[in-house]
Amino acid sequence: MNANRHRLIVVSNRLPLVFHRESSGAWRVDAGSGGLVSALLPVLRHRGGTWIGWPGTSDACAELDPILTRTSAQAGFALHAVHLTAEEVQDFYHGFSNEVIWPLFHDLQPLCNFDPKYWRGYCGVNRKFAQVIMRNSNQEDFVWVHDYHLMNIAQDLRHLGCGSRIGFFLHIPFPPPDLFLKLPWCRNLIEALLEYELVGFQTLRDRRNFAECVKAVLENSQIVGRGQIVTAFAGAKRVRIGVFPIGIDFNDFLRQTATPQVAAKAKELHTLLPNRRLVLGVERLDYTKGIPHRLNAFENLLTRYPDLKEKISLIQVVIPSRVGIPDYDDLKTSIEQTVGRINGAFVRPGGWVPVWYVYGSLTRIELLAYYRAADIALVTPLKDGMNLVAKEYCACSMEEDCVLILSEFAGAAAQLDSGALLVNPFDIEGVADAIVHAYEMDAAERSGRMRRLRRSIRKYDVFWWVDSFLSAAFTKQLSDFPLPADYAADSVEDYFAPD
Ligand code: GDG
Repeated sequence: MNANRHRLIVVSNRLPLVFHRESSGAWRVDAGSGGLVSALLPVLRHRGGTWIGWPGTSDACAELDPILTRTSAQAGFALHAVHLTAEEVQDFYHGFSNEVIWPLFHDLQPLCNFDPKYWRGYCGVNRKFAQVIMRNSNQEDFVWVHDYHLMNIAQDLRHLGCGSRIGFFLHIPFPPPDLFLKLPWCRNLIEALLEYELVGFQTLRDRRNFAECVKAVLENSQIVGRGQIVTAFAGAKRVRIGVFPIGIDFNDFLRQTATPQVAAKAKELHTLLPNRRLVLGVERLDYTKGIPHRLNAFENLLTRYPDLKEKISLIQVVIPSRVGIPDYDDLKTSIEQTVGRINGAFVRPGGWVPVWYVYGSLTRIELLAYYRAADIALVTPLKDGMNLVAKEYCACSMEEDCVLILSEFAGAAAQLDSGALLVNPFDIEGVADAIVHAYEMDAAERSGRMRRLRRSIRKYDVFWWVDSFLSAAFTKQLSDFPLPADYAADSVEDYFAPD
């Protein structure tokens, strides 16, 4: 069956737009940001379809629908809103999604708040999404649900009589059973996920964890097969589970980064921070991204390698995220105190500043200028589903003379291990040593590594990711879309050998 014949219905928590109320009372609509939007916007622009999600505000819902209709006409694909009340947002989004699933799935169980009302909110909002999907789709469509906010949707759609094919992709990691089984609703979630026809993960590690959780939670379940797609059998259910490492729109990054505006902005940065190597960290404010550990590693570098003072600066860009949530506000304060401590200890008055700290959203041009200006990228999340920043940085390294330092706990590490310097982000001295390694690396090694990285990122781009997922949803064989050869194949074949 040809996947292109079916209309694509993308469903995610947020629509790819941000609504702001201006002082005049009118609404302003901006493009959204974040990993999922970066990945899916080019796809829907390219092939058309429908995007269903929450508009991100509980305010004046009725006013937003006509704006969405107008925006749809410009965007080239349809947009439909799922309107949520403030209480639903609290329990479903801030509560279950971000105080339970997000920390648990990133191995941070002590940060979880297993409040039963959050679970009720999650179930209610997933049902609401399912109703909106029912109103805006037909049996021929392919419904592609994204991420941890919406794991129940296939189950809800089946209850409503939906006969469409439904797939699910998890953008964040899936935890091992010793963590997952702590979730009071672990059985509900496994049963709900097994209502999809295809469930996709970023890495073999995540799929292996999921398979172990299925077997731990459901008696008489079995995982059979080998390679990119395996099959879970549980009672009458038969669900395919696959690995689809997400990519970026490589050519678009390359095209945009080659523009004079980006070159001018990058030059501006070098003028502001002259005669030194620039190390870049850029991510959303989030405790999974390892920003405090990275700052400590940079401080360790300046202490243990004093010769590098004045020869290197860290640019740390922190993008506001989940503003107003106490854990995130505390993290921001702690980051800013650490930056203050390092700069206070090492700054040369009137001259070199060790850490150049920026808190705020960036335009695309600004982001690309930081990528282009940086000699070394320090991408050191404590745990990450994939991490697109690592791939974007390499795509923008047009001269192929930069170095990527990457956490071994980012999903991207499985694909990029042959070119990046892999580090354990908890190992402060190890990260400091990796920065020195990158600083001292000769031009030939830098370009050899970066060429390997860019070749893989270009080949396995976001369109490869979509095509491989949709092909898996519509065909049994995936021979046209083999996994990247440099994608660690670990022991999956042994693990999935039929019992
Ligand atoms: C989740 C998973 C997985 C961010 N701020 C700005 C901005 N961005 C763009 C970046 C990049 C994206 O947001 C961030 O993607 P990441 O992958 O690094 O992280 P998450 O947001 O946590 O994404 C992650 C991803 O989903 C996709 O599956 O890789 O593991 O956690 O594309 O460029 N872009 C602009 N201004 C900003 O201020 N222009």
